[in-house]
Amino acid sequence: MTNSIVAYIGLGSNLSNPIAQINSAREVIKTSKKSDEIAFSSLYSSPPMGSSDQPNYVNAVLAVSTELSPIDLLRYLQEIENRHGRVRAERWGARTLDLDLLLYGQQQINIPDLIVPHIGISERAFVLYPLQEIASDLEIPFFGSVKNLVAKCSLSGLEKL
Ligand code: A4P
Ligand code: MG
Repeated sequence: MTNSIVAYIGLGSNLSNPIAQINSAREVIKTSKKSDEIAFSSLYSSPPMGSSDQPNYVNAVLAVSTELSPIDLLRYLQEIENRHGRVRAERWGARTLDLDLLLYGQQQINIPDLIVPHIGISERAFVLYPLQEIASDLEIPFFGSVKNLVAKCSLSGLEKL
């Protein structure tokens, strides 16, 4: 693709067969003409951040190259969430599929619907460890290197599946 940007997407699910949800989302993104897959991390299991009254999560991180603008990429990811039966109820509550736009090249974006790098990127084990697995030399705008962030982030129960 010409004019393409490398973007990182965080995938999370803790309902309705999470592993299948994550693999299905990956497949949709991979086969779409809107982006090309560069790398996909292992799947990880992690205890819920937020209300503990919900199942463990399966998380992964996907790197793509895309020509979509940041907001078009977000809308595209939300469309995929909706197609996977996502119902927006409680913040940080259980969900069939959550797709977060973690990084969009080296851009810093702060508009009403979109904050990039993603707010949680610097302190969430279920984001940082899979991210490091596929992009060990990555520099995250504002927050610094993924290596340093991982070194400061405890596993908090994260396990590779
Ligand atoms: N939004 C702003 N910036 C972004 C971005 N970079 N990527 C806005 C995606 N969305 C972004 O998101 C709420 C709003 O965030 C959207 O309207 C979008 O315009 P949402 O997906 O509707 O709601 P949410 O996911 O419930 O809220 P939030 O704050 O995004 O939650 P998180 O940060 O996604 O956390 N525990 C484990 N172990 N693993 C998980 O994956 N995930 C969550 C959700 C909670 N606990 C978890 C996990
Ligand atoms: Mg979200």
